[in-house]
Amino acid sequence: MLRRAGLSLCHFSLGRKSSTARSSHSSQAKMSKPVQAQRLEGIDKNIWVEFVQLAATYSKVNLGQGFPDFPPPDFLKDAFVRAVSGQSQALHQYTRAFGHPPLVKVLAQFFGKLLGRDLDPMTNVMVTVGAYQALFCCFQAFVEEGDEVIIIEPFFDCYEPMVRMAGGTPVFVPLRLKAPEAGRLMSSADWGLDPAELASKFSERTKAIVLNSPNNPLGKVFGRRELEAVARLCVRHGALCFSDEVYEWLVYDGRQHLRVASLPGMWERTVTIGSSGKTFNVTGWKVGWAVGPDRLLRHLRTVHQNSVYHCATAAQEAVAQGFQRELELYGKPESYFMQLPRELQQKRDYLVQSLAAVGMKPIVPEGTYFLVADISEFKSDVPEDPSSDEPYDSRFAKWMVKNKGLAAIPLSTFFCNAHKSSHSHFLRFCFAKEEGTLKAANDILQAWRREKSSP
Ligand code: IK2
Repeated sequence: MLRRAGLSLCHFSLGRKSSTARSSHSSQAKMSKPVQAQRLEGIDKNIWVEFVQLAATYSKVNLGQGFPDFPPPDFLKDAFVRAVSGQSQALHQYTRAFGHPPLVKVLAQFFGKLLGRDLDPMTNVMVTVGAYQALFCCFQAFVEEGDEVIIIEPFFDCYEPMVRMAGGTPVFVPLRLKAPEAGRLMSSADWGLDPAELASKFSERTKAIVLNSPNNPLGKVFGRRELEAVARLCVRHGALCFSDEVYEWLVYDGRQHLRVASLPGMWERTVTIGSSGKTFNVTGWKVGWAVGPDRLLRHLRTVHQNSVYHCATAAQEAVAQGFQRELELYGKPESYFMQLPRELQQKRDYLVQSLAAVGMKPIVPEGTYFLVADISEFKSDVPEDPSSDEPYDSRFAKWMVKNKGLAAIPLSTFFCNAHKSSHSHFLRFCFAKEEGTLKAANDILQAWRREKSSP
């Protein structure tokens, strides 16, 4: 496009020699300047753009991107309908930039209760366009050139480009797999931080660590000892903690989600991030939040007011009503936050059985609605290709959706470039799906297995 614009400029100025030379020289100089800002270099690819398109084109059963295919709770849908069809014209217009007052008030009450401290709705809570924007605000507000940000691998993929876009350097520390005893299925609890390795990543350049518990993609729920180790290091090195807790309600087998901000010395240095998309199964509404001390949140507000400024009012109103209900039912069996994990645990167990039965070894997740499975036994379907730069699991996932109609996400997505190839024989499946969808996935897997075992 630019080249064409440049050519037509040269053509137009034929016959005016000196000015032609000047203008063609300057247009070449202009063309040789990169168009995009340097901070975008190397972060132009996005797995979701590619795999969502592949799933839309080829999948019969989509267990790829993390969203439920069942409806959100009626009380939330009804609240949204009331918000858009009621008498109040105000709900169709802008609301307070940093969060619709009813929503920040109820979030302050709710999280105040969970964290055991009084929260000021106006200064300790900010509403964002999904958890994604809360993360973006954190990196933009606190990270600058020369700063390092520790990211625990595997990680939700946007952390790395967001750190880089802010000018920081990501420093990766892996969750390491302890082989389970023979005969037992792998569990996300088998993946852990090595305390010495974690400590070795902190230095005077460390600005922050990103914590994600329950973790996407493994489903690991960090235990108290691990969180205390992170907290001690943050306090010792004066580092911040961005705690992405979007799957906070999705924990199974009686496990407890612990909030790092509740540990000694951590409230002052932690921004806790949540998402109504994951909390109430409304990923399309894109209502998220950040909770933390004013000394940190005031800087998030600066980024927010100079970028998106405001989030959709009616969706915030409905989420506020959803939280109001949950506040009243807190700890009771009717609470949606109690019901949802019970339903999801059954779905998890179904998919675990289904994958294990065909030889895709599942890693049983303690939380989230994702399940990672080992595809090594299926390698004969998609031979290794030493000449390809693409991680094996990515080639496998593409082959699977095109040939079997089943969409999943390659685990290498959740590793930095240097470590992708060492984790490229796993796929991530989303099990927040209707029974019929999971059954259809099971049928595909069983038919595939039968095909493989027939001579
Ligand atoms: N943080 C984590 C850990 C997330 O998983 C997500 C949403 N991810 O869903 C896509 C997928 O993994 O398939 C977010 C943040 C973003 O949340 P929100 O949708 O509220 O912006």
